[in-house]
Amino acid sequence: MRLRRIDLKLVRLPLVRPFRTSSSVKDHLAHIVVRVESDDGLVGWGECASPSDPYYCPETTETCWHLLRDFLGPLVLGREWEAIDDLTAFYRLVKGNNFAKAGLEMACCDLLARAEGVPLAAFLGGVRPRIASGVSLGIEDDTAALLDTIERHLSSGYKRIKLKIGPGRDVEVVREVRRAYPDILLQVDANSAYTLNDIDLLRALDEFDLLLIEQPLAHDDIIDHARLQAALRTPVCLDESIHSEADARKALELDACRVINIKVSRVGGLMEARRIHDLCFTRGVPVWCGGMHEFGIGRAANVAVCSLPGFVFPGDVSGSDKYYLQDLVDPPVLAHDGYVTVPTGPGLGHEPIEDRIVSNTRREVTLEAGVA
Ligand code: OSB
Ligand code: MG
Repeated sequence: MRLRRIDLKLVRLPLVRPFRTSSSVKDHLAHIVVRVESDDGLVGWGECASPSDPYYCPETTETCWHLLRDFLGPLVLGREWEAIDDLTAFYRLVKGNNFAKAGLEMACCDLLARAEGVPLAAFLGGVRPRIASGVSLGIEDDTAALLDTIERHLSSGYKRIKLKIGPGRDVEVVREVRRAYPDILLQVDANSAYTLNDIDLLRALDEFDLLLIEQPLAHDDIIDHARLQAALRTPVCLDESIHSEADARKALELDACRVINIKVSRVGGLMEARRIHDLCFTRGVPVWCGGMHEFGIGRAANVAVCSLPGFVFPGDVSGSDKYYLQDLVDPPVLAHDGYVTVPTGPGLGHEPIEDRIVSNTRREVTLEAGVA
């Protein structure tokens, strides 16, 4: 395989409602859609779902654009490769920048899966025909409004609720949600809003029988998380701290977490996501698939990842209608009664709608092999 052309498109879509975490509020999102084309005219699609600001991780949309246009694209264009690991080897000197890498790698996985005529899920080794879907709910100041939102998602069939928490909106909010819904699968995500000084507060969550508490401490820590895990009954789940299979291995060796949130973007692509899955699967550690409010392209890739056998908890892979009025792919990625069907067509199994991509594109650049 050889790539002759890469198109980067900055696509902006409005959100159905604003999303708030412990660090930001958003009412629209812009992601980089990556289209790759091979010498023989085959096409693959990927999505770089970086936040626009550096509050979740150090990358931003603009750093991804820079890396893709000035480094990753030029490093892979026109070079011969067979497997995805050969392709990623071309940019192995590029440190970090995993969201940027993931967008390009996803497009190449889609390309290769289409070339082989297999669904992306099968290409990765997926086994499930459908995946259980959970929702991630932003922080709301008003608990009654939050309970309404939860009710709406449970009645449409979603299998698990994740609540964003932060100082001032934590133990008492969870207490009220648990009182209203004693039996649901419930978990919380702090996005690094606490420190070890908050151990007593975090221990107070133990009484609510949560599936897990996600990333309570610093985004780059695993040592303090190990100290925290030793003090909690609730399993700690790492999100921000895990960028690779090596990080996952170290976190598990330290008992810094007992569950891992695997995000394709954060770990630099589908192959690394699978490696982390395989490590955890071998060790009997449950994993689940996190999201970055993906448009349909990245969302379809998440669905494929969730079909791997070790993804035992429902993921943050809801229907795209939770976030967007219109998806970028046909058919749209949707949940029915809390399940998303794993598509059986080649590659992502959802066709990007080129007109819709064009009409929402704010900026684009084309890179071609042999053109400086
Ligand atoms: O921490 O999981 C997170 C979105 C942006 C940044 C960080 C996170 C999230 C989500 C979104 O929780 C989940 C989704 O895509 O539905
Ligand atoms: Mg998280």
